[in-house]
Amino acid sequence: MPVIWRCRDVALDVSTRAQVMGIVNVTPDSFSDGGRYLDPDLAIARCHELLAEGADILDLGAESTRPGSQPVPAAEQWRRVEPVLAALQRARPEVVVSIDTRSAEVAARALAAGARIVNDVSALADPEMGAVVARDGAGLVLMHMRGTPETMQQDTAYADVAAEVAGFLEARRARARAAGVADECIAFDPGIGFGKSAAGSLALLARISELVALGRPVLVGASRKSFLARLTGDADPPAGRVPASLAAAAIAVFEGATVLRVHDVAATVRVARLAEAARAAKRAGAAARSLP
Ligand code: HH2
Repeated sequence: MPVIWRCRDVALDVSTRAQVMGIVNVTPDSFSDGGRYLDPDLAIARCHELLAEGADILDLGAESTRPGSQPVPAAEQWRRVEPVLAALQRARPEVVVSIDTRSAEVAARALAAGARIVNDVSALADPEMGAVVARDGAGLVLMHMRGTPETMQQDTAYADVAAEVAGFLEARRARARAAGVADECIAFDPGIGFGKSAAGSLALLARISELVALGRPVLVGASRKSFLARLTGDADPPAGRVPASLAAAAIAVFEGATVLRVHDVAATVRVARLAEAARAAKRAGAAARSLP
C-alpha cells in the first residue's frame, strides 16, 4: 500500500523513495551549523546548494532546540527566517519547504509565505498550532520529546522507550485530528536525542519499525547528534560524525523510515537509495517465501 504524506498541494509518496530533508538553521547557536547561515544571503545560498545535492525538502529553523537551549521569541524567529523563505519562494516556488518551529505564530506566517510543512518538535504544545496547520492542509511532523529542550536531559530513563514514544505520538495524533488535521498530513518522529540517553536513541533507531507500524511516515533526525559520538568515540566537532550519521540513516531506512532530516544531503541521498533497495529486496524475498 502506498503511504502518502500530504503537504498542502503536494502529495509525497514516501513508500518507495525516502525523502531527504536538508537542514538550514538560520540561528547563531545550533549545535552543528550555528552561526554559519544567520546571514540571509548565506542561508539562501545553502538552500540552493542542498537542492543541487538532491534534497527533496528543506527544513528552515530559526530556534536551536539543542539540550539546554532557551526559547526564541516568535518575532525574532520570523525576523531570521522571513528573508530566506521569501527568496526561496521567488526563485523556486515548487520546492517543499518545512518550517521548524514550536510557535503557531511563526508557523502561520511561514505557511502564508509558502511553506508546506510544519515541523513541530513540541508536537502541538502551542494550543493554536493544530488549527493553523489544519487551515492550510499543511504537512505536520509530530516529534516525541520529554519536557522542553531546556529540561529534557534531566530524566532520560524509560521502562520501554519505543512503547512510550509510540503511545505519546498516538496521543498527539489524536490531538492533531481533533484540531482538524487530516491523518494523511501527519508524520511521526521519535525525537532522537530529545530527552534520551545514547542507549535510548540507539534503541529507537533499531526499533523504528514499531513506529512505522502506526501507519504514518516516520522521519528520523539522527544527523551529527552527540549519541553517535558516544557510541563511536568520535571527538568533536559534529562534522566528524558524518560517517556515523550515514550509518544511522541506512539503519533507519532499512527499518522503514521514509524521511531523513540531515545536514549532509548528497551522501545521504545515496545511502537512502541503497537502503530502500535493500528493504524492498528483503520484502520481496519474504513475499516469495510466503507464496503457496
Ligand atoms: N532535531 C533538531 C531540530 N529539529 N526536528 C525533527 N523533526 N527531528 C529532529 O530530530 C530534530 C528537529 C536538532 O538538530 P539541529 O537543527 O541540527 O540543531 P539545533 O536544534 O541546535 O538547531
